[in-house]
Amino acid sequence: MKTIYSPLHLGHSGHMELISGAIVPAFEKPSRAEIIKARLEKQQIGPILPPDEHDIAAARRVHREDYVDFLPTVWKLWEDSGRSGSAIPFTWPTRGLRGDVRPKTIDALLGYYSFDGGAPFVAGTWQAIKSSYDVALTAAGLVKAGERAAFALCRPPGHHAGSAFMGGYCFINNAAVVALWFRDQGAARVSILDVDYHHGNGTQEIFYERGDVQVLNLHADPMVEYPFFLGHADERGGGEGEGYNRNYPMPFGTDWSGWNSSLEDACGHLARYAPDVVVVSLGVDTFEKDPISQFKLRSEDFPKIGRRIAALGLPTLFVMEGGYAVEEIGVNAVGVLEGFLGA
Ligand code: Q9C
Ligand code: ZN
Repeated sequence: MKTIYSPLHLGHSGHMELISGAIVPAFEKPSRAEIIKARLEKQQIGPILPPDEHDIAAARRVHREDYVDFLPTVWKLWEDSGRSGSAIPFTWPTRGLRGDVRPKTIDALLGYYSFDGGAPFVAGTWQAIKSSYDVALTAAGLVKAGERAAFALCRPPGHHAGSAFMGGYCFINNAAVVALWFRDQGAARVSILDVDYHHGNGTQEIFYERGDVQVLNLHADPMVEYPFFLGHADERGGGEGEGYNRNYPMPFGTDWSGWNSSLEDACGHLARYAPDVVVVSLGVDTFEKDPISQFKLRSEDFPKIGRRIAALGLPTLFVMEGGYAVEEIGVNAVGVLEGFLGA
């Protein structure tokens, strides 16, 4: 299996994040992608190739025009306002405030275009976002050209980013971008299978009213876990999208047997939908030792995920999302690919 990877992700390194009432070093850090890359090399999964540069037009199919235009300007606006460090919002237009008026100053704009303070900008962030987008589209091109599967080693991740908001370490929703790119290239139906520990709220929001992209989300129950405000089982899609969004919220402590039941059910829906291509939002933060998560998957479980996805018998694009146990992130992420290839 070919992997697409860009070193430009290294320029994106948030200084810190706020968690449990404390400011701590960012969990979403450059070593994540480097360790996955090293494991791909060690296990000889296949060639690791650079991305081709893509026009930003494919992002505009997913994200609102003004949001796409805003992202490349953030760091300069932040510097021009006399600040350094990480550009992070601190206020949001929530209930009781005006969310329909676009403010002018950078601090307000960051709040206007986000749902939390978890997507920091530094000097290299836009280039990293763009490279992650290019990685996803280049890998999609391989699948479109006939490869059985490909791996987009995206960093930063994407599944929390919605049509006009960032958050949860995500800026451009890479999985959503490639899903619509496949549609534009002639695929009639695309399925997104999101196995990250956190609900892919951005992906759900983007496709909620569409019947041409099925979204299947396996994650920790939003009643008790981030992102808290979306991801319940009764969210099944609206309008033309009715029935094409499926959520599998699971309790803290879920291990392989519980998680696998959800995967089986999701794969049943996926197979009946009969998409032309599957996009896997591949998070490995379901791992028992993940520092910010509460599921109990073991390293030996990740190849089983790959095997089950391979059994669908469909062209498959793996898009990297979360996973913060950096020591094992390579073994676990590449384990999914090995399971897929070994099946
Ligand atoms: N106590 C991804 O995995 N912080 N994003 C949560 C939980 C944000 C995760 C704090 C987690 C974002 C792509
Ligand atoms: Zn996650």
